[in-house]
Amino acid sequence: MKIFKCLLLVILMTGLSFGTAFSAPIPLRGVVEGFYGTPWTFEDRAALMEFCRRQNLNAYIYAPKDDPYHRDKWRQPYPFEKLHELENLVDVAKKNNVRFVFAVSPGLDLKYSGKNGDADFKLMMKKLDAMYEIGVRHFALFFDDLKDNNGKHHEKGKLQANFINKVQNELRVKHSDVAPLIVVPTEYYRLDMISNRGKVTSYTKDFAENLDKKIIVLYTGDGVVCDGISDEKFNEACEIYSCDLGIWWNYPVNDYALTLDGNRNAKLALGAIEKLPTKNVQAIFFNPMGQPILSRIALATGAEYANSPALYDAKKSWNKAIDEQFGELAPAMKIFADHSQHMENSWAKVGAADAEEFNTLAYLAVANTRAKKAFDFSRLEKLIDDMENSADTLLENLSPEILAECKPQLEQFKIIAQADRIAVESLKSGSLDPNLKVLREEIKKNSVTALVSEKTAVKFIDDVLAFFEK
Ligand code: LOG
Repeated sequence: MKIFKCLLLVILMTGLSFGTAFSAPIPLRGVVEGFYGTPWTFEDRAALMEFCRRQNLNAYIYAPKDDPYHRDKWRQPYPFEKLHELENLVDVAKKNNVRFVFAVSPGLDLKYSGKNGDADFKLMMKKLDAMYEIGVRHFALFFDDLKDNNGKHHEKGKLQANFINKVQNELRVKHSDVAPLIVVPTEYYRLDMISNRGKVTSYTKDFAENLDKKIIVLYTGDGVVCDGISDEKFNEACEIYSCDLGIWWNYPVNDYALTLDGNRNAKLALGAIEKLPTKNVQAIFFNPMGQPILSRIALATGAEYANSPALYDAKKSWNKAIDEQFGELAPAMKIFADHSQHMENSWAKVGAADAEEFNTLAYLAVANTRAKKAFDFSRLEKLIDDMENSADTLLENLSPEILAECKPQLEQFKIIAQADRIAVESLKSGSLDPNLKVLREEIKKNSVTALVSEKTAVKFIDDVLAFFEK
């Protein structure tokens, strides 16, 4: 009996430790404020730090592309007030157990050798030392998005790696409490690291071979904004670097031009983080939207993923995030968010499809009408009523701060629902209601600032118009 009990205990304990190891959190997990466009405010960031603590995210990278002192004018020190603001932020981060990572993107014009090279190295150390003084202990150097392929030409990989190593050594010699650097190379997505002939490019080879192994390298997946990273693809990327990589994940970021006139932030990415590796990721940073509060839906799901990658359930986590963040308004928010999660353009694709049930029913409605078959429209009509009601509920009841992030999109959503209803009525009656065209024009006009459900609820309008104009 005793032996049996012991055996049971051993089995239980191995099971337990295996279980925890299996779902162990990603060691470094958080948010990279790394988007183009108006940077977040101090208040936005302070609120994020508290959010990170609640969600068990432990790091924030400060890297706003449009902070001139981060990139364009990286050599210049922060003016006093800016530095003071950052100092306060570092304090807030500390209070919330969040590592504050300060990043510089010097690649646009950094000099690597000769007198100018020495001068730039000194300026970089001065910049980082000033941040050390205000309490920063984590640093990052980013070399993404360099104009004219500045980063890729001959020997750049080796030069950048040596520069980074030198910064790392100098920091660690001076201060025993500085963490290993985090970097983003110029070739930061897997397909860019591979030449046409399927070999690793000379830039990436040089960069990877020369970089100090303690340094954490972030990459974005097979593409810049891509439809997930499987375990297999992640391993392939890690093989290039002969070590486990970290991930810079471009969701829910919405800075890439999504409208015809290049407007940023027009579509809200309100879906869940999904399709990421289940093991061996050593760091993950989610790049958020210009809209800080609404970014929290995806970020909360990202936190659940990062805390338990192998057990993560995107849909469950998404429902939980919206319930927690929107309380009574959660049902309405889910309907709106369901229509606003997929991000796609010529080079980017990420996020679950918008409103799948709607999409299937809308397709069947047109297909059956075309085939002169009977179709029960009632469920589709119910979904459309829900869309309009949820837009009204949210427009009336969301806080002013949240409305400031999504009013044009909610108004657009409402018009789309009205047009969808007219589309259904047209199909049912067999004749096109001319109001459908009027509303379609209005939706098009508004698309300059607000995109919602383009490939689902808007597509349905187009499909119905095409049906009658055949
Ligand atoms: C930038 C990033 C930007 C994102 C989405 C990385 C490493 N860099 O194409 O600042 O927010 O794409 O537009 C990027 O992703 N480059």
